[in-house]
Amino acid sequence: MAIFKQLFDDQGTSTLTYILADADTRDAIIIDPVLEQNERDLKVLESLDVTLRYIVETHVHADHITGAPGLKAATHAQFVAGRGTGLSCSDRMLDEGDSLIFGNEVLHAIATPGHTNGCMSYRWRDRLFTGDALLIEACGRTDFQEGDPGMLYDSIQKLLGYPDEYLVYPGHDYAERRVSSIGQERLRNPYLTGNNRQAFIDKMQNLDLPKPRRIDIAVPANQRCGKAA
Ligand SMILES: N[C@@H](CCC(=O)N[C@@H](CS)C(=O)NCC(=O)O)C(=O)O
Ligand SMILES: [Fe+2]
Repeated sequence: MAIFKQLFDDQGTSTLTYILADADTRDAIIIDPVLEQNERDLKVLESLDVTLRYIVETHVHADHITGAPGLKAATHAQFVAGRGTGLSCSDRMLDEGDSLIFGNEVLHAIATPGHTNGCMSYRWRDRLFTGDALLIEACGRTDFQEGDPGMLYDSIQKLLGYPDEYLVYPGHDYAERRVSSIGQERLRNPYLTGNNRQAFIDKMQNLDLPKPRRIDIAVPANQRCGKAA
């Protein structure tokens, strides 16, 4: 038996945060918590009656500061990120193929660089937590933080190699969607359909998006695992 909870930050970042737990042992992990939602997350953990073991980041976020320090202080959970983030402040760095055990449950690390160098997706059972590598009918931008559209294309192809039935839980959604599947993204994702690698690169290089509002504060803070300077 397992516990699964999806939470949404409605305070401006549209971040999706996930809590996964083993229903027998009550060991839990949280993926991509947001600083301003510390109180909410602690309440949810308490109401689920679970013990937080790991705080897992999909990448060094540009749009929000991680909620890790507050959760760590309250629960003594460990901070975990992909090795490509270079976060020496983390308690544990995962490489491609590594797994994180919580109770009888396993989270598998899948390196999906491109939005940032250190982007890691995770698989738990038949669910993929894709961070900003693969969003619902979109994907993470590649115009800051070592973004590389060719690398992102290859990472997305890697994710699309999972079975069609596997569910896609992204790091954000800006249009009130909450879940997709590998099959649905292959059929409907407008960044991918009809685009070969070069066409995808051209599209990503011409998105012309405004810079995230909090990038100058968020990136340095997240490079310290959310700790104050
Ligand atoms: N309006 C948001 C923009 C956030 C943003 O740029 N998000 C990144 C993920 S960190 C992205 O890849 N967005 C894809 C998109 O907007 O299509 C802000 O200011 O924070
Ligand atoms: Fe991001």
